[in-house]
Formats: sequence, structure tokens, C-alpha cells
Amino acid sequence: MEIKTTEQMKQALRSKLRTEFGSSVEEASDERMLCACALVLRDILAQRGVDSRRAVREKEQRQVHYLSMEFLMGRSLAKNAYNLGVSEVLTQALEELGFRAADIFESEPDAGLGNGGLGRLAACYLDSMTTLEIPANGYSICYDLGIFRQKIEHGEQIELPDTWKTLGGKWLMPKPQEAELVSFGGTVRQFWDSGRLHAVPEGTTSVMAIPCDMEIAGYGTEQVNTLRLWDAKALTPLDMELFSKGQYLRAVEQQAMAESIAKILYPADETCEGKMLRLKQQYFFVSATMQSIVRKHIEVYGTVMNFHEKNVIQINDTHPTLVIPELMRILMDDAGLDWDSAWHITSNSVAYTNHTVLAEALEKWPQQIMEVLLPRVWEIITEIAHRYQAKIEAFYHDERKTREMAIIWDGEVRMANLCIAGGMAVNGVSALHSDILRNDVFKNQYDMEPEKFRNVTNGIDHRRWLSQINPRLDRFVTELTGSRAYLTKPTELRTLENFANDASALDRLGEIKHLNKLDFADYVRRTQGVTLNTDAIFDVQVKRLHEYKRQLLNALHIIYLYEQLRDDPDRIMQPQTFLFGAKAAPGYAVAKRIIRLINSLAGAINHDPLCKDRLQVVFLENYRVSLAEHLMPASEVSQQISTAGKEASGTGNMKFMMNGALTVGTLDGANVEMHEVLGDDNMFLFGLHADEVVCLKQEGYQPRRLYERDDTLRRVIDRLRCGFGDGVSYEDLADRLLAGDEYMLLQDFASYCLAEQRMRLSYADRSDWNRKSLINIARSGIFAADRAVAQYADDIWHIKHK
Ligand code: 26V
Repeated sequence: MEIKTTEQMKQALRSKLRTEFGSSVEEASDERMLCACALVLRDILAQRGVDSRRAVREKEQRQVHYLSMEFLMGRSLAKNAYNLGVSEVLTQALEELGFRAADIFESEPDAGLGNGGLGRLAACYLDSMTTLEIPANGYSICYDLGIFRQKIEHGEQIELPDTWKTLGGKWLMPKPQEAELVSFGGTVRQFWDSGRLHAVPEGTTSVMAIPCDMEIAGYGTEQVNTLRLWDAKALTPLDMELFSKGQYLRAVEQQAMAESIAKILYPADETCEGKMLRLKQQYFFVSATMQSIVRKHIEVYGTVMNFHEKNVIQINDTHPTLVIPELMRILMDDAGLDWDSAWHITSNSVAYTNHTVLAEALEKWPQQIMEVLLPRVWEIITEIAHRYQAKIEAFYHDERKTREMAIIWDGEVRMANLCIAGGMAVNGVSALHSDILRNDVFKNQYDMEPEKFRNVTNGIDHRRWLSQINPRLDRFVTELTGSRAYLTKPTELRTLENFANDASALDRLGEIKHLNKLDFADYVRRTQGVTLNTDAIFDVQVKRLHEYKRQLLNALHIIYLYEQLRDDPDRIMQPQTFLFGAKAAPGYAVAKRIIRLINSLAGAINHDPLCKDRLQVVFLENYRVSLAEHLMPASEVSQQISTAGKEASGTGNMKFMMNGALTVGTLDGANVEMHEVLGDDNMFLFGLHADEVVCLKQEGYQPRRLYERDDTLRRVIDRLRCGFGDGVSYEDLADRLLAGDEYMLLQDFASYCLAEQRMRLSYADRSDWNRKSLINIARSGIFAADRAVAQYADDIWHIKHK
């Protein structure tokens, strides 16, 4: 049934409530109504999905398969309604049925199947790939529990399970008839037959992978793509043989083992050493995905020989690296190809995106675990490693390079090296990051095969991150640019600059920001019971908590302001409200201490009458996609202050810019490209550049010298040691800075304080500030995911797009 009018929507909702829940409209709670909405839209999506897939088969189109351990989808109701063009009728229908539409949208849980930037990027790209009419599918795991919910108790992070599926699962369509079997362990028996070496696994344990599909709508297109999430099920509910022998626990053990695979998303940011379950997750989703792709390919083409012409496998970081040996395995063991043919197909199908240069984050797996868990895959990896080594030796004749570039070394498998060896392309996610990959992290590989290396600067879904979440700004843009063309042509935002000297337009922009701040303050009061000072600058740092992102530097600066105020209580100053949001990996002790510190600092400042209406610090609990959606429109200052060279790109930076916040930041990741379009006038840069960081490290960085020489800095660090009146000392953090300060906070401290000061000064001239804000929005179009995805399609996937 087509749904075009409010009446039709009401009818569809009523009927869903009756048939799915045996409920009338009057009986339905908000949650139940939310489910009805999801099911109504899912029906439309499912129908379009069938048509889209048929078209791909009939036209024999080339397809993209985007593999990622994480898709941080957030909420889907508003998104799907927007893309299907039924936002207004849905809102209207809900209101007429006696519900508050806003409450229904707000009652949807986030699908938090990701940790941070990497997972959110995958979600934004699904939207753009579909909007650009690229036949594309995402693949991941259907985690029972997404990223943990964060509570703050006595200033400390508490982790709670995230049971998103009860409501969020309504978008999923289980397809048990398309299940695949994934095998672990056992041994490999090899034998020669008909002139070919056969490999047959024996004594393996199998787990069933059941696809749960989420259909993805695009904007302004009938096309629908699929996000396929694999759920894990045991082959049999229990082992009857053991059961009848009375061994009840062992009888259900295998089932529990199988189903633990899709139980929970790893909260990353810890090294994977010895995490057997994580490797099981990786192979489980990779193997199921590749079997499913090859099976469908053969259904259409009857051969695997043209696999690489019809499919491209994009892998999001190294987590799905096992696609390389797995595709080799399927092509050789199942399809009967020889090594060279299988290698030709594989190495022309797979492309790899790198998302970090932090040494501790480059994935390595102990050989032993691989050997035991994946014996056949291990054999194939050994052979790839062997051949790659021969290639390196022939090219370099240099033992040191052979060691550095090796795929297997010292009993470990280096996943990035395997990706570069077995893939057709490698890309970084910002210009600076891609340069660092070429000139430093993967220099040897680059010198040997320069043609493989690319850059694709990240982008965000600007329809979600501007148009949907900031309706006031959306109307402003529409009016001033004279159309809604920016929704599919994000660089149209540029025409806003015609109003850079139009006083009334600038005033209106300031007014929009102010109203958004009031809305956000209202939201924070309702959800957290905290009252924000809406006359203060909203100065925001939201992202995962990590030392390299330097939330601690932000805190040091706040301590500095607080000390200034105590020295001179009559000081006239620009009021500032500092907002933080960040989850720390549960095992990352230092990160948790920094959260504790921010909360201590908030406690002291917010209760000190001296700070009233001048300084405020708020830690926003449980930062997630839906909270970001409330926050971005209200933000005025965006903190992007990582140590230069460490943040691969950042994408939060783009969301802030698009919503008119001004950046205080280092020349790191995509900030560099923001600076290229904005210039010094429209952002507040500070700190060492990436090359200077490297030099200073080489020369020998001595943070203690800075502490001794700089009185201001010394006071701030000493204050950290004393704590903030709640009996907690931060001596450990102070010592960490003095002893090593790996991320050079002390080095950048003075320059950071100056940048903040320049920012406050600029804020005082409101029309000038609004002009800068307008220019930020106007020039943010290049950071749209549509641009990034089009580049992937042109430069890596070689696939047509709208
Ligand atoms: C992982 C780990 C694991 C070991 C301990 C340290 C550590 C630190 C970071 C990570 C995350 C690696 C992957 C990741 O999420 N990268 C992010 O990807 C975003 C999308 O490209 C990008 O914008 C962020 O700059 C980048 O940090």
C-alpha cells in the first residue's frame, strides 16, 4: 500500500496496532506506537528492497560490499520517514491519533552498534551510497548488546548493558532461509586428486549465521540498500547425546558458546591480545558474509571467474581482514580454483581503509590462536605471507625491510600488512592522515606499490546532521539559498556567503543559535536535572575519551580560568559553559580518572558562588548519536584539540562546523582541510604541527622543564595534585604529565589558553561572530558524506553514481 496522505498513514498505523499487537490506538503506549511506526515503514522499505535487488540482478550491476565490525546507526524512525518523504504525514498522523510525535521519536533507542567515529562513518556512508544510487550492502554482527550505557555515580563512570533490540529490533527482518554455516577449529586433511591438492576440514565446530536485514532508504530515490547483520545460533538447541547421559551442563555448552559470538560489541580502545571471542566475532561475520556474497554471485553468473568485476569489498579498518584468506579459501576449496586465479580475483576485489596511526591500535593476532581457531585460514595466510616476503626481498634486498613489512612475525599476524598485500587499494581518511600513512606508517609498502595508496577525506550525512536535526537552520538555508538544492548538492551551501555582510541575516543566525541553546538547555534539565546558563558560550568537547584527544588539556585550561577568577573575583569575563561528553573503555583506567576529574572540577566550579553566571562545567551522561543530535545545533565552540598527527580525521569536527560552531583546534586530521577553506580568521588554531611533534619527540621532550619555567602552568598542575575539595587527589594524572606527557599537553598549554582567549574576544563582537559562523556553515559542504562516497566510487570502486 502506498502512503501519501495523513489519512493513509493513520489507517496503516491503526491496522498495524491491531494485527501485530492486538491493540487499539487508545490502548497503545508510546513504545507500542513506536513499534507500529517502525513496522509500517519497514513494509515500504521491504517492498522497495525486493525491487532494488531485482534491478541489480537484471542489469548485472557491479556492487559494493561494505564490511565493518561497527555500524553506529542511532535512531531510524526520523531518518527513514525523512528519506521516504513521509515526515510530515507521519508527524501529523501521530498527533491526530492523540500522541505527541516528538515523544514517539524520542522513545526510540539508539542502535549503538559501534564505539565512535569509525562506526558512525559506516552509518553515514550507507545513507550516501543509497542516495547516490550505488548498489551497496553493509555487513556486520547483530549484537544483542550495543555500546554500554554510561551512568555517572559519585563522579565515576558506571557501565550498564544496552538492550536496544526490544524496540530497535523492529527494523530488522530475519532471513533464516539465507543462513550460512561458519566452521571453527578442527584439522585440515589434504590429499591429491585429479591433479589438484584438496583441503578438507575435519572435526570442526559449526555455528549458524542468520541474517537480520535492515533496509536502508536513500534520499530522493526509490533505491533501497541492505545492512545485513549476522546473528549467531547453535546448529542444534542442545546435544541430545550428552543430555540423555545426564550431562545437562555440557549439553547446552555448545549452544551457549555459539550464541556468545553475537552477544556484545567490544568497547574497543583496548588491545586485542588474547581476546579469543573477538577473533571469533571477526571470522564469524567475515565468513558468513563472503559465503553469502559468493553464493549470490554464482546464482546470477554461474561462475566465480568474474567475481572481481561485479563485486568490490571495502573493509572498514583491519577488523574484517580475514576476508582475504576467506575469499581465497572459498575460491580454492569450494569453487576449485588454483592459487593464482584465486589470488587474481581476491587481490582485485578488496580495498582497505585505515582509521588510526596509533601503534597500539594496529591489530595483531597471536599466531597460536589463529592456528587453533582457524586452521585452514591460517594455512592460507602462511602462504600469502610467504609469497609476499619473496616479493619484498626481490624488491628491496634488505632484511630490515623484510622484517618490518612481514605479515607474520614473532608469532604474530599483522593485519594491516595482510590488507596491503592482499588488497587493491589502501586509503587514509584525511589528507594529513594519508600523508602520514605514505611517508611514515606504511612508507616501505608505499615505495614498493605507490599506486595502491589513496586519500578519501571523511564526510558526514549532512541531511541527518544539518537538515533533520536543526530545522531552524534548515529553513534559514532554504530561504537564503532560494531552494533545497543543498540536500543533494551540499556545496550549494556556499551561496550563503552572499549574506556575509547582511546584518539582518546575521542577526537571524544568532537568534537561531540562541533558540537552539534554549531547547538544548530544556533537554538537559529534563534528562539530567542540570540547568545550563544559556547566556554563556557553549564550549563543547564530545568524543570517546582517549589521552590523545586531550580532554585533560581542556580541563587544565578550565582550572586556569578558575584560578584567575580566584585571584581576581571582580574580573569581568565572558561567561563560558564547558560541556563534556565521553565514554571511556571500561578497562582504560587513565581515561576513567579523567572523567572523575572533570566531574570533581564540575562539582567545585558549579557550587562556588564565585563562578555563578561566569563559569560552568557539565559532564553530559551517556554521550551517543541521539544526544549528539540534540547538542550539535546548540553548540558554539567545537573543541578539536588532539595532539597533531594522532587523530586520523575526526567527524564530530564536521558536524559542529555544519551547525555553525567555531573550532578551537590543532592542525590535525580533517581540521587541516577545514583550515584550508576557512583560513585563520574563521577558526582558532593553536599548538604544534604534526612534523613539530615528531621533531620534539626525537630531540627529547621534557615536560618537567615547562612546569618549572612557567608559573601559570605550575599552579595549574599543582592544583590538580591538591584536587577540588571532594577529597580526591589527581596526583596520578599530574605525575603522568610531568613524567612523560606522551601527548604533549604541557607543550601546547600556553598556546591553547591564547586560542581560547582569542575565541572569547571574538565572541564579544557578536555580528562578527555570526559572520564567522555563517562562513563555517557555507564552507562545510565539502565535508558531506555524498562527496566522500562519490570519491570512493570514482577512485577505488570504479562504479557509477548519481
Ligand atoms: C583503537 C584503539 C585500540 C587500541 C588502543 C588505542 C586505540 C585507539 C583508537 C582506536 C580506534 C581506531 C579506529 C577508529 O575508530 N578511528 C577513528 O575513525 C574515524 C573515522 O575515520 C576518524 O574520524 C577518527 O579520527 C579515528 O580515530
